[in-house]
Amino acid sequence: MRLFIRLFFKLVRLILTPFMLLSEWLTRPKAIARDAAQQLSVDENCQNLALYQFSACPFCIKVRKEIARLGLNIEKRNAQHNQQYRNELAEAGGKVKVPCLRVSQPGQPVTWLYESADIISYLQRHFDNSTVTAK
Ligand SMILES: N[C@@H](CCC(=O)N[C@@H](CS)C(=O)NCC(=O)O)C(=O)O
Repeated sequence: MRLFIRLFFKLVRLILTPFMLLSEWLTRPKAIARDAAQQLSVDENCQNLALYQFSACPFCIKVRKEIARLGLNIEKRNAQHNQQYRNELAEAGGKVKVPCLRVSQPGQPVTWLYESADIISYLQRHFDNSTVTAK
């Protein structure tokens, strides 16, 4: 019975995934404009960040759309299919829950930020201004 339920949800996910990804693509916001120097500085700051995510997770989609709107080049790590990323999330982050933003500022301990709303607010605080660099 448990196997049947698991297969059922797997099938539902399989059917829904392309629609969710298509919808994400169709509704992806346009990136805010920055000049080349500002974007370079933002890109440098984004090298300290990595988003652990699943491709068809609605909370991850919400975060990815905000990343697109803010024009951020943040590495995305698929913790659903990549066992190494999944282990990192479980062992270093503390739980396999996505989205999770790994923040590794030079000279500071690595932090793992869970909760889509908190991740979005972190990104907005640091990057939602075409003239600022990360604080
Ligand atoms: N409140 C969380 C919900 C995140 C969530 O439920 N993510 C699901 C995937 S869509 C997950 O990681 N599930 C695995 C688990 O809870 O163990 C957020 O907004 O980020």
